[in-house]
Amino acid sequence: MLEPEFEKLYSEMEQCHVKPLWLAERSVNPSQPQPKTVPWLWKWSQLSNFARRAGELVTLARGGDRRAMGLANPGLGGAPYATNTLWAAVQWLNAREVAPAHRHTAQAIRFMIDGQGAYTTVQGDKIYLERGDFAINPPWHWHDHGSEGDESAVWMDALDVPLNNYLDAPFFEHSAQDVQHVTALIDESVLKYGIGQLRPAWEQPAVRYSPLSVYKWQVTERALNNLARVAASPFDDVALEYTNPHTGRPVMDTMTCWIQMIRPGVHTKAHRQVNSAVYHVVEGRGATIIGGIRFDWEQGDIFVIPSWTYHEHLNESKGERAILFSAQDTPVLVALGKYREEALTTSNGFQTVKETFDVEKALAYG
Ligand code: 1HN
Repeated sequence: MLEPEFEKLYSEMEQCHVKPLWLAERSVNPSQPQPKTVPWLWKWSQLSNFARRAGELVTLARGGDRRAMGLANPGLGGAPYATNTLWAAVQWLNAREVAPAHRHTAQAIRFMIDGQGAYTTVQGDKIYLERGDFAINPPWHWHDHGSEGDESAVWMDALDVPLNNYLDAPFFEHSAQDVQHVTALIDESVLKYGIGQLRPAWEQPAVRYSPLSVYKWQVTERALNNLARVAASPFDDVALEYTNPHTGRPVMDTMTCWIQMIRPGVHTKAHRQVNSAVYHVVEGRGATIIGGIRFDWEQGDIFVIPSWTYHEHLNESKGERAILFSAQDTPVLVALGKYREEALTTSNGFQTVKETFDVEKALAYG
């Protein structure tokens, strides 16, 4: 029972929208991160089915602009966000379709999943995307996509939309022209910057975003195979970060991307970081134990790892490699001095599996 003076003070404070810290919930100052983002996995069998049907039913009319199907993390109260900071989607283009030009301050990356003849033009620079290619779309750069072949195309998008919106920083603009005038030669950035240790001598490096618009799969795969011959991380196995060739730093300010190979028979140790990540299974099958829940995955699946949640990867196959692509918000945490990481020290660094994720059961429990 509060004494009348206290009661009076608190009720007057409340009327004036003042909240004393000593009465605030523990949530104002938790002792460690309490992510609302939950570990989750979307099956490719479902995503690809939705994408194909959306391709038949939904036109890419102006206003719609993109046939992108966002992954809505069930922990985020119905927001169309994969994690607290990242928007992730599967985007589908029918053959000979155009997704008209627009620009926004959210920064985007694309990872090509399937299809021939699809392109994205980013600020006049037209890039054809083949399976495994990784492309960047820096903020406020005009971009339109299209498909010139007889095939549909499908890729994964990741954007910093939730972060951008949280910061009250979103701007968006449609272009008067659906399709941009192409001002660079095809693959010009690959020809100029694609051998990262060598750069055009007469140009001063522009360091904010990677000058390389697309990281071709052939090069990425060669780098993975090379690294696998000599070194691996106990937590991530054969893991590579895509970098700005001028700085060795992440390709953009708010997102970094990785490609990693989990070799047959490898079971990595668990660690956790102050960041969140969206993973896409490029090839193979395996499992990731996230916060004590085992998520089995196969080619095409997409899963998320929330902040400060232990995770470890397994490839139980006898001879098949597994390849994971991921987009992570790490550069934001690092830039703001908030990044931490920690290895699990109990049970020899492995988590105890409490349950196996079953999407049907998880959906039923909502
Ligand atoms: C966007 O511009 C694209 O250009 C995809 O492909 C997804 C999600 C939110 C806001 C803008 C694209 C997007 C997006």
